Parts: sequence; C-alpha cells; structure tokens
Amino acid sequence: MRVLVTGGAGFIGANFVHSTIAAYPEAEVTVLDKLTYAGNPASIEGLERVELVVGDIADADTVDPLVKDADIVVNFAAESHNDNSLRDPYPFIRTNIEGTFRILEAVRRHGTRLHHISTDEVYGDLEIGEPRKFQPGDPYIPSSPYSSSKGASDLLVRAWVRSFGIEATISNCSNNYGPYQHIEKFIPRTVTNLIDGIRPRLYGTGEQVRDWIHVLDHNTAVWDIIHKGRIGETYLIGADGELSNLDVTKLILAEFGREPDDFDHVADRPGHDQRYAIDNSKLVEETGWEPHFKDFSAGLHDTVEWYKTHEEWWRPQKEAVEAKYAKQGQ
Ligand code: NAD
Ligand code: TDX
Repeated sequence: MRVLVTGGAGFIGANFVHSTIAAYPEAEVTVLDKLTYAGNPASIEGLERVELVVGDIADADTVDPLVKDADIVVNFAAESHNDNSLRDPYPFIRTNIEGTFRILEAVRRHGTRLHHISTDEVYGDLEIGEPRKFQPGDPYIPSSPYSSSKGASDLLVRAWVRSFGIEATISNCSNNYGPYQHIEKFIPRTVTNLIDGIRPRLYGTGEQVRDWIHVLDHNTAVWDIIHKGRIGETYLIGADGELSNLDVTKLILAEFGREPDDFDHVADRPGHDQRYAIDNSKLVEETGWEPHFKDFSAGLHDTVEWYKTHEEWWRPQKEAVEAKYAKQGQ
C-alpha cells in the first residue's frame, strides 16, 4: 500500500505517519510537505518506509507524479491557524483552495483514492449552552479566512466526486491536542508558557468552548473512514470533549501545581467562534470507531509530559511565536 500524506511534517499529519507505519507493516509512505513555519522534518525523522518530498501541493508538476504513484492520498496539508489568517489570508487561499484543486485534478487524472482532511469550523459556531451539535449535513457558514478556505476546499471535493466521479471521502474534525502540535496553538502555547514561567493568556472572557480530541483518535477515525466510509460522504470526527478555554487553562495550571487564577485575560480574537461541538453518530454507526482517549485529563497529562521532555523540538520557535502574539496584545 503506497500512501501519499500531504502535510505529513505538520502536527496531525506527522502523527498519522507514525501510526500508519506502526499499524500497517506493508505501508510505504511518501510525505509531500512544503515545510512552512508549521512543518518540522524532525517530527518524522528516522522513520522506516517513509520518504519526505519537500514541495507545494499548489504546484501541479510536483503533485501529479506523486499522486500517480500512490494507492491513496490523505490530504492534511493546509495553512491551519485562525489568527494567522486574520493577519494575512492569502497563503490560506493558495494552499487550502488552490492546493486542494491541484490534488483533485491529479486524482481525477490517475483515479487515485483521496481522503480529504477538514475541520468542524466550516459549520461556523454554536451558542454556548445550547444542546445542538454540528451534523454532517449542516450548512457551511464559516467565520474566518481559515475556515472559509477549508470550506471552499470541501466544496471542491464534493463537486469533483459528483461531476467527475473521483473516489473521495471528507472528514471534519474538532480541535486536536497531543504531541508535535505547533506552539502557536492554544494548548501547547499555554503548556510551553508555563514551562517558561509565563502566565497563560486567555482570549477575551475564556468562556468559548472547544470539543477536544486526542490526535491519535482523530487518526484512527481517518483510517476507519478510508476502509469503511462511503465514497462522496462527509464524516464528523469528535470524541465528546467539550470544555471551555477557561477550564482547559485551569487543568493545565493544575498540571504545573499553579493556582487556578494564575493567568491573564488578553485581547479577544476578532470574530471569535463561541462553541464547537461534534455529533459523531454517523462515524460511529457506519465504521464502529471508538476513541481511545475518553478522559481528557489523562490525554492532557501525557501531552504536558511530551512538551516537558521534548524541549529541543519546540524551543527554537518559542521566542518568535511570543513576539508575534505580543504585537497583537495577546
Ligand atoms: P499544521 O499547521 O500543524 O501542519 C500543516 C502542514 O502542512 C505543515 O507541515 C506545513 O508545512 C504543510 N503545508 C502547508 N502548506 C503547504 C503546501 N502548500 N504544500 C505542502 N505542504 C504544506 O496543521 P495541523 O494542525 O496538523 O492540521 C492538519 C489538517 O487538519 C489541516 O487540513 C487542518 O485544517 C485540519 N484540522 C486541524 C485541526 C486541529 O485541531 N489542529 C482540527 C481539525 C482539522
Ligand atoms: O493563547 C491563546 N489563548 C486563547 O485563549 C490561543 C493561542 C488561543 N486561545 C483560544 C482561541 C480559541 O477559542 O483557544 C481556543 C483554541 O485556539 P486555537 O488553538 O488557535 O484553535 P482554534 O482556533 O479553535 O482552531 C483549531 O481547531 C480547529 C485549529 O487551529 C484548526 O486548525 C482546526 O481547524
């Protein structure tokens, strides 16, 4: 089985490469990654049966031969950070929309199976406290340049299935946490701040809710969809992990033996989505998927330990990331 993993030097993609190599002894993995600020070759270094090709998914000449040689393409490559998309949307348009278009055209040409990785943010947000959760058929009402570019990419995939008959599935997952996540993101930023003795920064009130899933559970769901999902269908991936940012901060503070109010409120994110929540019943009913990490505190503890013991992986980026946030009053 030849697997092409785009964005495989990023957070979720790198974890996917690790678990694929471990679970499928016959798998040969090619990673196509542009190695933007978010890609780190160290995350997949030294793995057997893994080849890294440094290149851009928006470049047709790079993508075409790799797709031709693959049995399946799993597209993780994206610009992924909402805050960056508010400062400079263009890379999001180019990678998330044009890049997906290039992959789709290559898939159409060569008949390769595609699984496209997307986000629950395409559905906009929910009100805090309402019982409703996102459903696969909900309308797309994204809030940020990031989530709208991901929504656009999903719509392209759906159109290529319907009009050209390509074999593709889509998954929209909730917020991931775990090893190898870039320290610009909420949980690793907070953890590495505390390692450095900096108080965590909560945007606005901190009441916003995210539906947390461990990255390993995201990736077992992706494989279940590849094996058992129906072509052309969209699956929502989530593990019933709703928590407010404030509650997550308090849990991380407790990991460091700090007081629960030992954080600062900082400038809010413009257009900040209030709540995400996934109804995973379609995924569970059709594939039998079950998350391994059902207890967020246990998964969080492992993640904190990982950042404590892998300082060499994140340290080179810490100063620049915090300087960028400082400029925005965050
Ligand atoms: P990430 O930013 O950590 O990694 C993205 C990777 O893509 C990096 O290695 C980067 O170098 C690479 N990349 C960027 N532009 C590229 C290009 N033009 N060509 C080739 N490679 C390129 O992102 P992540 O958090 O691992 O997210 C992976 C995917 O999962 C994205 O599609 C994202 O939208 C989706 N997703 C993420 C989350 C989350 O919580 N992180 C949740 C749901 C969905
Ligand atoms: O320092 C911070 N303080 C803070 O309060 C940071 C970095 C974030 N936040 C808040 C903003 C969000 O409400 O924490 C929450 C999580 O923020 P992010 O880690 O930036 O994630 P989010 O915007 O929710 O998007 C994530 O999940 C969906 C991923 O980055 C996306 O790629 C994915 O699609």
